[in-house]
Amino acid sequence: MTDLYDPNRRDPSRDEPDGTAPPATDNRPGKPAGHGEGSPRTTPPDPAPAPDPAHARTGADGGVQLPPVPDSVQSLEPGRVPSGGEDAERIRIGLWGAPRSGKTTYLAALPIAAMQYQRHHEGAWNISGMTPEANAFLSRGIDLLTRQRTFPEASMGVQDMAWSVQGPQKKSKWGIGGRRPNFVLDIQDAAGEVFGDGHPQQGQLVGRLARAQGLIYLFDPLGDANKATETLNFLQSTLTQLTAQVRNRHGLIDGKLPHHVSVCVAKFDHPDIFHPAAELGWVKQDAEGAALPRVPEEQGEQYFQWVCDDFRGANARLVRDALYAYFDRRRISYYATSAVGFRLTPQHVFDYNDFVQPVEVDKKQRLRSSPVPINVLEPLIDLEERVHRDRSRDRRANAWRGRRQR
Ligand SMILES: Nc1nc2c(ncn2[C@@H]2O[C@H](COP(=O)(O)OP(=O)(O)OP(=O)(O)O)[C@@H](O)[C@H]2O)c(=O)[nH]1
Ligand SMILES: [Mg+2]
Repeated sequence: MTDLYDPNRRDPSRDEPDGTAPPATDNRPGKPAGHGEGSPRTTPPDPAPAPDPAHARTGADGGVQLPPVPDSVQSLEPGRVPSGGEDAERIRIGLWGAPRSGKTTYLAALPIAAMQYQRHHEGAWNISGMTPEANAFLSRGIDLLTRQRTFPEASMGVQDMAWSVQGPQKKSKWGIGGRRPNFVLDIQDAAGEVFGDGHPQQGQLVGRLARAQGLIYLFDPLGDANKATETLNFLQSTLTQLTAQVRNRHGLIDGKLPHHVSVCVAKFDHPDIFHPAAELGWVKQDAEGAALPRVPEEQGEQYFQWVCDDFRGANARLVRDALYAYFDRRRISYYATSAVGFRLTPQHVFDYNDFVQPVEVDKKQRLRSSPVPINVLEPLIDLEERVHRDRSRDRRANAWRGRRQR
């Protein structure tokens, strides 16, 4: 994977101790991989000691003999490139959305959503970084949202990450067998501006979306008419370039992009969208637990339609039209997503009279209660499932063709 110029990249050794600076990433081929989760740990290299003139001896040839340099890495076993496990598939998911649509907050909320999954479902999901940088991103996101209770800073440039993701055993359609999702997720966090026309990194970033099998598109339903126009421009610009790149490599299927797409209508917790949505009957509350409000899965598409047709106005309608024009509609699914969830009472229950989660304190937005993300992990799980299904079908088709040719 080629690396992009990141204007925010700094020498990590010079980062502030508060950990707010984004970690430098270098995923260029040829760079030795850091140790990922599950790979043998190695002791960090001791800096080679500077030759101490008092201990330097003079050799027979008159040259200076230095004391032997100790082997700097004392590993018990030779380190292996992190792979997520032998049976792990590699899945590329592109994360995409206009500036400030909530991409970084979504990524920061993913490990939290994974940890909370077992509250409402059987089994657990686990996400861990494949490199020290990817792990640092995960830990920083959790720390920001849960301890500091605040949002990430606006992103700069592009940061590539590889995460290892494992899920609970899924039952097959017939109730026997089934599989346990285990995949390496290649994903990137890019500043929204990079998706815009004329940005020097746009071509490379779109190249990554072109190689991805799935896309998560964050659609921000809030903001004024200018914001709506900006959202549409960024979408159009990315879609035109993406289509050109995929067409050049003969990857279009029936004239459409081949990707599976999860459209996440973001910031569902925000009163400006939540109040009208609840009043119009889009929202159902969980019968148990924290009584969280959600838009039922099967109504995701209609909810998106409502946001485009009635809530957001003409430009949003064009967003919908563009998505339908460029992607196969059967490959798109829709979610009402909130990365930070609703403010919950001390008893950990949703309260319609007091649910607003972010409040401004000292000119900074703060979360009032620990986040319980809504529809953050689900779009990812769903994409993986669909990509896995496609691959299994292709494998079966190839095997069938192979048998017929023999
Ligand atoms: N209410 C609410 N606001 C959110 C949520 N997620 C993001 N926001 C708001 O949106 C702002 C932008 O979020 P980011 O995650 O930085 O957005 P981004 O798409 O990564 O932005 P760029 O990196 O600048 O393109 C945050 O500062 C919050 O004000 C959410 O789940 N709920
Ligand atoms: Mg960002």
